[in-house]
Amino acid sequence: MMLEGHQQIDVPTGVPIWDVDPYDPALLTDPSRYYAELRSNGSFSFIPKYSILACGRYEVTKEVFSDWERFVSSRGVGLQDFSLEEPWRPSSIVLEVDPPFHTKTRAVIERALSLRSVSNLRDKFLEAAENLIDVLLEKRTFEAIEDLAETYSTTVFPDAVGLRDSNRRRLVDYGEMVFNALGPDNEIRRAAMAKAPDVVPWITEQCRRDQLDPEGFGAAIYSAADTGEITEEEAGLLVRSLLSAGIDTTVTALGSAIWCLANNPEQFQILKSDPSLARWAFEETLRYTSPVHSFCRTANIDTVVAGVKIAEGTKILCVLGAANLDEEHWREADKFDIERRPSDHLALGVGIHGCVGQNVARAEANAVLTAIANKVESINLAGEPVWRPNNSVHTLDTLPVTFQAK
Ligand code: OVM
Repeated sequence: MMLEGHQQIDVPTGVPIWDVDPYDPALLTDPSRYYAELRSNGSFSFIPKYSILACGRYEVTKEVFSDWERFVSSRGVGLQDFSLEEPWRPSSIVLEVDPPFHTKTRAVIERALSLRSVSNLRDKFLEAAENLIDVLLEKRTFEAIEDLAETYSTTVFPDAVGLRDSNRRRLVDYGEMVFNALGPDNEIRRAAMAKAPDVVPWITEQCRRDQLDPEGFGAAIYSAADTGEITEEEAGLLVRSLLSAGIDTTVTALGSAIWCLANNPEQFQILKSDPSLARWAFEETLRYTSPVHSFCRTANIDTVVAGVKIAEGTKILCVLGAANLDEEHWREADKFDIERRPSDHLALGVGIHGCVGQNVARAEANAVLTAIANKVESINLAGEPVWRPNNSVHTLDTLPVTFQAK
Protein backbone atom coordinates (compact mmCIF):
# COMPACT_ATOMS: atom_id res chain seq x y z
CA MET A 1 0.00 0.00 0.00
CA MET A 2 1.12 3.52 -0.86
CA LEU A 3 1.13 6.47 1.53
CA GLU A 4 2.25 10.03 0.61
CA GLY A 5 3.78 8.73 -2.58
CA HIS A 6 5.86 5.89 -1.17
CA GLN A 7 5.45 2.25 -0.24
CA GLN A 8 4.34 1.59 3.34
CA ILE A 9 6.87 -0.35 5.44
CA ASP A 10 6.77 -2.79 8.37
CA VAL A 11 8.03 -1.49 11.71
CA PRO A 12 11.67 -2.63 11.95
CA THR A 13 12.44 -4.76 15.03
CA GLY A 14 13.44 -2.71 18.06
CA VAL A 15 12.33 0.64 16.64
CA PRO A 16 9.85 2.62 18.77
CA ILE A 17 6.54 3.64 17.18
CA TRP A 18 6.08 7.37 17.61
CA ASP A 19 2.68 8.91 17.10
CA VAL A 20 3.80 12.35 15.94
CA ASP A 21 3.26 14.50 12.86
CA PRO A 22 6.62 16.10 12.03
CA TYR A 23 4.74 18.34 9.59
CA ASP A 24 2.30 19.72 12.15
CA PRO A 25 2.53 23.53 11.85
CA ALA A 26 2.75 23.88 15.66
CA LEU A 27 5.79 21.68 15.66
CA LEU A 28 7.37 23.18 12.54
CA THR A 29 7.29 26.63 14.12
CA ASP A 30 8.61 25.50 17.53
CA PRO A 31 10.56 22.28 16.98
CA SER A 32 12.90 22.01 19.99
CA ARG A 33 10.81 19.53 22.01
CA TYR A 34 10.18 17.42 18.91
CA TYR A 35 13.93 17.38 18.20
CA ALA A 36 14.72 16.34 21.79
CA GLU A 37 12.13 13.57 21.81
CA LEU A 38 13.31 12.26 18.45
CA ARG A 39 16.87 11.99 19.81
CA SER A 40 15.74 10.41 23.06
CA ASN A 41 13.75 7.73 21.17
CA GLY A 42 17.01 6.22 19.93
CA SER A 43 18.69 5.88 16.56
CA PHE A 44 15.41 5.66 14.65
CA SER A 45 11.70 6.20 15.28
CA PHE A 46 8.88 4.75 13.18
CA ILE A 47 6.24 7.37 12.37
CA PRO A 48 2.97 5.60 11.47
CA LYS A 49 1.24 8.70 10.11
CA TYR A 50 3.61 8.61 7.11
CA SER A 51 5.08 5.11 7.41
CA ILE A 52 8.62 6.45 7.52
CA LEU A 53 11.65 6.18 9.75
CA ALA A 54 13.08 9.35 11.28
CA CYS A 55 16.50 9.99 12.79
CA GLY A 56 17.92 12.98 14.68
CA ARG A 57 20.96 11.82 16.62
CA TYR A 58 24.12 13.37 15.17
CA GLU A 59 26.09 10.23 14.28
CA VAL A 60 23.28 8.21 12.71
CA THR A 61 21.89 11.20 10.83
CA LYS A 62 25.32 11.87 9.39
CA GLU A 63 25.70 8.21 8.40
CA VAL A 64 22.38 8.03 6.56
CA PHE A 65 22.72 11.44 4.99
CA SER A 66 26.19 10.93 3.57
CA ASP A 67 25.94 7.32 2.35
CA TRP A 68 24.69 7.95 -1.19
CA GLU A 69 25.09 4.33 -2.25
CA ARG A 70 22.67 2.85 0.28
CA PHE A 71 20.53 5.95 0.83
CA VAL A 72 19.85 7.43 -2.55
CA SER A 73 18.59 10.84 -3.60
CA SER A 74 17.34 9.74 -7.04
CA ARG A 75 14.08 8.47 -5.48
CA GLY A 76 13.44 12.00 -4.15
CA VAL A 77 14.54 13.76 -0.97
CA GLY A 78 10.98 14.26 0.24
CA LEU A 79 8.23 11.78 1.15
CA GLN A 80 7.47 10.89 -2.47
CA ASP A 81 9.36 7.95 -4.02
CA PHE A 82 10.16 9.02 -7.60
CA SER A 83 10.52 5.38 -8.63
CA LEU A 84 6.80 4.99 -7.91
CA GLU A 85 5.30 8.43 -8.61
CA GLU A 86 5.99 11.34 -10.94
CA PRO A 87 7.27 14.42 -9.09
CA TRP A 88 5.48 17.77 -9.49
CA ARG A 89 8.24 19.12 -11.75
CA PRO A 90 10.97 17.49 -13.87
CA SER A 91 13.32 16.35 -11.11
CA SER A 92 16.48 18.26 -10.29
CA ILE A 93 19.51 16.86 -12.12
CA VAL A 94 21.81 17.63 -9.20
CA LEU A 95 19.73 17.23 -6.00
CA GLU A 96 17.55 14.32 -7.08
CA VAL A 97 20.11 12.12 -8.83
CA ASP A 98 22.93 9.74 -7.87
CA PRO A 99 26.41 9.14 -9.28
CA PRO A 100 27.60 8.75 -11.95
CA PHE A 101 25.21 11.36 -13.46
CA HIS A 102 25.39 13.47 -10.32
CA THR A 103 29.19 13.65 -10.53
CA LYS A 104 28.97 15.34 -13.92
CA THR A 105 26.27 17.90 -13.12
CA ARG A 106 27.70 18.68 -9.71
CA ALA A 107 31.11 19.45 -11.25
CA VAL A 108 29.51 22.02 -13.55
CA ILE A 109 27.76 23.91 -10.74
CA GLU A 110 30.78 23.60 -8.46
CA ARG A 111 32.89 25.33 -11.08
CA ALA A 112 30.31 28.08 -11.63
CA LEU A 113 30.07 28.76 -7.88
CA SER A 114 33.75 28.22 -7.09
CA LEU A 115 35.52 30.19 -4.39
CA ARG A 116 37.31 32.07 -7.15
CA SER A 117 34.17 33.26 -8.92
CA VAL A 118 32.50 34.08 -5.59
CA SER A 119 35.59 36.04 -4.44
CA ASN A 120 35.10 38.37 -7.39
CA LEU A 121 31.73 39.35 -5.93
CA ARG A 122 32.97 40.10 -2.43
CA ASP A 123 33.25 43.88 -2.90
CA LYS A 124 29.85 44.09 -4.60
CA PHE A 125 28.25 42.08 -1.77
CA LEU A 126 29.90 44.28 0.88
CA GLU A 127 28.84 47.51 -0.78
CA ALA A 128 25.25 46.28 -1.10
CA ALA A 129 25.27 45.25 2.57
CA GLU A 130 26.66 48.58 3.76
CA ASN A 131 24.10 50.52 1.74
CA LEU A 132 21.23 48.39 3.03
CA ILE A 133 22.34 48.67 6.67
CA ASP A 134 22.60 52.47 6.27
CA VAL A 135 19.00 52.59 4.98
CA LEU A 136 17.80 50.42 7.87
CA LEU A 137 19.65 52.53 10.44
CA GLU A 138 17.72 55.53 9.10
CA LYS A 139 14.48 53.64 9.67
CA ARG A 140 15.68 52.39 13.09
CA THR A 141 12.72 50.01 13.53
CA PHE A 142 11.91 47.63 10.66
CA GLU A 143 10.86 44.11 9.77
CA ALA A 144 14.09 42.14 9.42
CA ILE A 145 12.80 39.29 7.26
CA GLU A 146 11.30 41.36 4.46
CA ASP A 147 13.32 44.58 4.81
CA LEU A 148 16.71 43.03 5.49
CA ALA A 149 17.03 39.30 4.70
CA GLU A 150 14.70 39.15 1.71
CA THR A 151 15.75 42.51 0.29
CA TYR A 152 19.43 41.61 0.50
CA SER A 153 19.23 38.09 -0.86
CA THR A 154 16.81 38.88 -3.69
CA THR A 155 19.03 41.76 -4.80
CA VAL A 156 22.53 40.31 -4.77
CA PHE A 157 21.80 36.68 -5.68
CA PRO A 158 19.69 37.11 -8.85
CA ASP A 159 22.24 39.72 -9.92
CA ALA A 160 25.10 37.23 -9.39
CA VAL A 161 23.20 34.59 -11.37
CA GLY A 162 22.78 37.15 -14.13
CA LEU A 163 18.98 37.38 -14.18
CA ARG A 164 17.91 40.38 -16.23
CA ASP A 165 14.29 40.36 -15.12
CA SER A 166 14.41 39.68 -11.39
CA ASN A 167 11.06 39.34 -9.62
CA ARG A 168 11.46 39.12 -5.89
CA ARG A 169 8.00 37.74 -5.10
CA ARG A 170 8.16 34.97 -7.70
CA LEU A 171 11.67 33.93 -6.65
CA VAL A 172 10.63 33.59 -3.01
CA ASP A 173 7.39 31.82 -3.93
CA TYR A 174 9.21 29.32 -6.14
CA GLY A 175 11.51 28.43 -3.25
CA GLU A 176 8.45 27.93 -1.04
CA MET A 177 7.07 25.49 -3.60
CA VAL A 178 10.27 23.53 -3.97
CA PHE A 179 10.84 23.11 -0.22
CA ASN A 180 7.22 22.54 0.79
CA ALA A 181 6.86 19.97 -2.00
CA LEU A 182 9.19 17.65 -0.07
CA GLY A 183 6.60 17.22 2.66
CA PRO A 184 3.20 15.52 2.68
CA ASP A 185 0.17 16.75 0.78
CA ASN A 186 -0.82 19.05 3.66
CA GLU A 187 -2.28 22.58 3.87
CA ILE A 188 1.19 24.14 3.78
CA ARG A 189 2.16 22.34 0.59
CA ARG A 190 -1.15 23.08 -1.11
CA ALA A 191 -0.97 26.80 -0.27
CA ALA A 192 2.53 27.03 -1.74
CA MET A 193 1.57 25.04 -4.86
CA ALA A 194 -1.44 27.26 -5.58
CA LYS A 195 1.01 29.82 -6.97
CA ALA A 196 2.53 27.39 -9.50
CA PRO A 197 0.54 28.56 -12.56
CA ASP A 198 1.93 32.08 -12.17
CA VAL A 199 5.41 31.23 -10.95
CA VAL A 200 6.60 28.09 -12.76
CA PRO A 201 6.42 29.42 -16.37
CA TRP A 202 8.23 32.56 -15.27
CA ILE A 203 11.01 30.57 -13.59
CA THR A 204 11.39 28.32 -16.64
CA GLU A 205 11.71 31.38 -18.84
CA GLN A 206 14.42 32.93 -16.62
CA CYS A 207 16.56 29.80 -16.98
CA ARG A 208 16.99 30.26 -20.74
CA ARG A 209 20.41 31.28 -21.99
CA ASP A 210 19.12 34.45 -23.67
CA GLN A 211 17.71 35.72 -20.35
CA LEU A 212 21.09 35.59 -18.63
CA ASP A 213 23.83 38.17 -18.43
CA PRO A 214 27.15 36.81 -19.84
CA GLU A 215 28.94 37.63 -16.58
CA GLY A 216 26.86 35.59 -14.13
CA PHE A 217 26.74 32.09 -12.62
CA GLY A 218 24.02 31.20 -15.15
CA ALA A 219 26.25 31.96 -18.13
CA ALA A 220 29.08 30.00 -16.49
CA ILE A 221 26.76 26.99 -16.40
CA TYR A 222 25.78 27.46 -20.05
CA SER A 223 29.46 27.55 -21.02
CA ALA A 224 29.58 23.87 -20.04
CA ALA A 225 26.98 23.27 -22.74
CA ASP A 226 29.24 24.97 -25.30
CA THR A 227 31.99 22.46 -24.63
CA GLY A 228 29.57 19.51 -24.78
CA GLU A 229 30.04 18.59 -21.12
CA ILE A 230 26.27 18.88 -20.63
CA THR A 231 23.38 19.60 -22.99
CA GLU A 232 21.70 22.97 -23.41
CA GLU A 233 18.59 21.56 -21.71
CA GLU A 234 20.65 20.30 -18.76
CA ALA A 235 22.22 23.76 -18.41
CA GLY A 236 18.72 25.24 -18.11
CA LEU A 237 17.84 22.73 -15.39
CA LEU A 238 21.02 23.55 -13.46
CA VAL A 239 20.19 27.25 -13.58
CA ARG A 240 16.78 26.23 -12.22
CA SER A 241 18.60 24.56 -9.31
CA LEU A 242 20.27 27.88 -8.46
CA LEU A 243 16.88 29.57 -8.39
CA SER A 244 15.35 26.68 -6.39
CA ALA A 245 17.94 26.52 -3.65
CA GLY A 246 19.54 29.96 -3.57
CA ILE A 247 16.86 32.30 -2.27
CA ASP A 248 14.69 30.96 0.56
CA THR A 249 17.68 29.28 2.19
CA THR A 250 19.75 32.46 2.43
CA VAL A 251 16.74 34.63 3.35
CA THR A 252 16.07 32.19 6.19
CA ALA A 253 19.67 32.04 7.34
CA LEU A 254 20.16 35.82 7.29
CA GLY A 255 16.90 36.39 9.16
CA SER A 256 17.78 33.75 11.75
CA ALA A 257 21.23 35.29 12.24
CA ILE A 258 19.58 38.60 13.20
CA TRP A 259 17.20 36.71 15.51
CA CYS A 260 20.17 34.98 17.22
CA LEU A 261 22.01 38.29 17.72
CA ALA A 262 18.91 40.11 18.99
CA ASN A 263 18.30 37.35 21.54
CA ASN A 264 21.94 37.10 22.63
CA PRO A 265 23.23 40.67 23.10
CA GLU A 266 26.44 39.46 24.78
CA GLN A 267 27.21 37.52 21.59
CA PHE A 268 26.59 40.65 19.51
CA GLN A 269 29.07 42.48 21.78
CA ILE A 270 31.66 39.82 21.00
CA LEU A 271 30.98 40.19 17.26
CA LYS A 272 31.29 43.98 17.42
CA SER A 273 34.59 43.76 19.25
CA ASP A 274 35.92 41.42 16.53
CA PRO A 275 34.01 41.72 13.22
CA SER A 276 36.18 38.96 11.76
CA LEU A 277 33.97 36.61 13.80
CA ALA A 278 31.17 37.32 11.27
CA ARG A 279 31.80 34.05 9.47
CA TRP A 280 31.61 32.09 12.72
CA ALA A 281 28.49 33.93 13.79
CA PHE A 282 26.98 32.61 10.57
CA GLU A 283 28.19 29.02 11.06
CA GLU A 284 26.81 29.03 14.59
CA THR A 285 23.49 30.42 13.27
CA LEU A 286 23.38 27.51 10.83
CA ARG A 287 24.05 25.00 13.60
CA TYR A 288 21.71 26.62 16.09
CA THR A 289 18.73 27.21 13.77
CA SER A 290 19.18 24.68 10.90
CA PRO A 291 17.51 26.61 8.03
CA VAL A 292 16.86 23.28 6.26
CA HIS A 293 15.41 21.27 9.16
CA SER A 294 15.00 17.97 7.35
CA PHE A 295 15.43 16.15 4.05
CA CYS A 296 14.69 12.49 3.28
CA ARG A 297 16.72 9.73 1.77
CA THR A 298 15.44 6.41 0.39
CA ALA A 299 17.02 3.03 1.20
CA ASN A 300 17.89 1.50 -2.15
CA ILE A 301 18.77 -1.93 -0.65
CA ASP A 302 17.98 -3.93 2.50
CA THR A 303 20.61 -2.75 4.99
CA VAL A 304 21.46 -2.24 8.66
CA VAL A 305 22.23 1.03 10.48
CA ALA A 306 22.99 1.18 14.22
CA GLY A 307 21.74 -2.42 14.51
CA VAL A 308 18.37 -1.58 12.87
CA LYS A 309 17.28 -3.55 9.81
CA ILE A 310 16.07 -1.15 7.15
CA ALA A 311 14.11 -2.48 4.18
CA GLU A 312 14.60 -1.38 0.57
CA GLY A 313 12.18 1.41 -0.27
CA THR A 314 12.15 2.87 3.26
CA LYS A 315 11.92 6.64 3.41
CA ILE A 316 14.15 8.04 6.17
CA LEU A 317 13.49 11.56 7.44
CA CYS A 318 16.91 12.94 8.39
CA VAL A 319 16.22 15.69 10.91
CA LEU A 320 19.28 17.92 10.56
CA GLY A 321 17.83 20.39 13.07
CA ALA A 322 17.83 17.69 15.75
CA ALA A 323 21.35 16.48 14.93
CA ASN A 324 22.70 20.02 15.16
CA LEU A 325 21.46 20.27 18.76
CA ASP A 326 22.52 16.79 19.92
CA GLU A 327 24.15 17.07 23.39
CA GLU A 328 26.09 13.89 22.64
CA HIS A 329 27.95 15.82 19.98
CA TRP A 330 27.83 19.45 21.09
CA ARG A 331 28.91 20.90 24.45
CA GLU A 332 26.09 23.17 25.71
CA ALA A 333 24.22 22.44 22.50
CA ASP A 334 21.36 24.79 23.33
CA LYS A 335 23.62 27.82 23.74
CA PHE A 336 24.22 30.20 20.81
CA ASP A 337 27.97 30.78 21.01
CA ILE A 338 29.77 32.44 18.09
CA GLU A 339 33.15 31.42 19.50
CA ARG A 340 32.23 27.74 19.22
CA ARG A 341 33.39 27.74 15.57
CA PRO A 342 31.41 24.67 14.55
CA SER A 343 32.94 23.09 11.47
CA ASP A 344 30.95 19.85 11.40
CA HIS A 345 27.31 20.90 11.70
CA LEU A 346 24.92 19.24 9.26
CA ALA A 347 23.00 22.37 8.25
CA LEU A 348 24.58 22.35 4.78
CA GLY A 349 24.40 18.58 4.53
CA VAL A 350 27.45 16.34 4.31
CA GLY A 351 29.03 14.20 1.62
CA ILE A 352 28.54 14.38 -2.14
CA HIS A 353 25.25 16.31 -1.89
CA GLY A 354 26.58 18.92 0.57
CA CYS A 355 25.37 22.43 -0.28
CA VAL A 356 27.04 23.46 -3.54
CA GLY A 357 26.08 27.11 -2.96
CA GLN A 358 27.81 27.40 0.39
CA ASN A 359 30.51 29.79 -0.88
CA VAL A 360 27.81 32.16 -2.09
CA ALA A 361 25.75 31.84 1.11
CA ARG A 362 28.81 32.52 3.25
CA ALA A 363 29.81 35.53 1.14
CA GLU A 364 26.32 37.02 1.52
CA ALA A 365 26.19 36.41 5.27
CA ASN A 366 29.72 37.61 5.79
CA ALA A 367 28.95 40.88 4.01
CA VAL A 368 25.76 41.51 5.98
CA LEU A 369 27.13 40.53 9.40
CA THR A 370 30.35 42.49 8.86
CA ALA A 371 28.39 45.62 7.90
CA ILE A 372 26.20 45.17 10.99
CA ALA A 373 29.20 44.64 13.28
CA ASN A 374 30.78 47.82 11.95
CA LYS A 375 27.75 50.09 11.93
CA VAL A 376 25.20 48.90 14.51
CA GLU A 377 25.50 49.59 18.23
CA SER A 378 22.59 47.46 19.42
CA ILE A 379 19.93 45.12 18.04
CA ASN A 380 16.65 44.84 19.94
CA LEU A 381 13.42 43.00 19.29
CA ALA A 382 10.59 45.46 18.54
CA GLY A 383 7.83 42.84 18.78
CA GLU A 384 7.27 39.09 18.91
CA PRO A 385 9.08 37.13 16.19
CA VAL A 386 6.70 34.88 14.23
CA TRP A 387 7.83 31.62 12.64
CA ARG A 388 6.37 30.41 9.35
CA PRO A 389 5.62 26.69 9.00
CA ASN A 390 7.42 25.09 6.05
CA ASN A 391 7.79 21.36 5.32
CA SER A 392 11.59 21.60 4.98
CA VAL A 393 12.74 25.05 6.10
CA HIS A 394 12.79 26.39 9.65
CA THR A 395 12.13 30.03 8.91
CA LEU A 396 10.93 33.23 10.50
CA ASP A 397 7.93 34.91 8.92
CA THR A 398 8.37 38.28 10.64
CA LEU A 399 11.03 39.69 12.93
CA PRO A 400 10.47 43.28 14.08
CA VAL A 401 13.75 44.79 15.29
CA THR A 402 15.33 48.12 16.18
CA PHE A 403 18.89 48.93 15.13
CA GLN A 404 20.67 51.68 17.00
CA ALA A 405 23.55 53.30 15.10
CA LYS A 406 27.06 53.42 16.53
C1 OVM B 1 17.48 21.78 -6.89
C2 OVM B 1 17.65 21.96 -5.41
C3 OVM B 1 18.90 21.85 -4.84
C4 OVM B 1 19.06 21.96 -3.45
C5 OVM B 1 17.96 22.20 -2.66
C6 OVM B 1 16.75 22.32 -3.25
C7 OVM B 1 14.85 21.50 -2.23
C8 OVM B 1 16.59 22.20 -4.63
O1 OVM B 1 18.42 21.34 -7.52
O2 OVM B 1 16.40 22.08 -7.42
O3 OVM B 1 15.67 22.54 -2.48
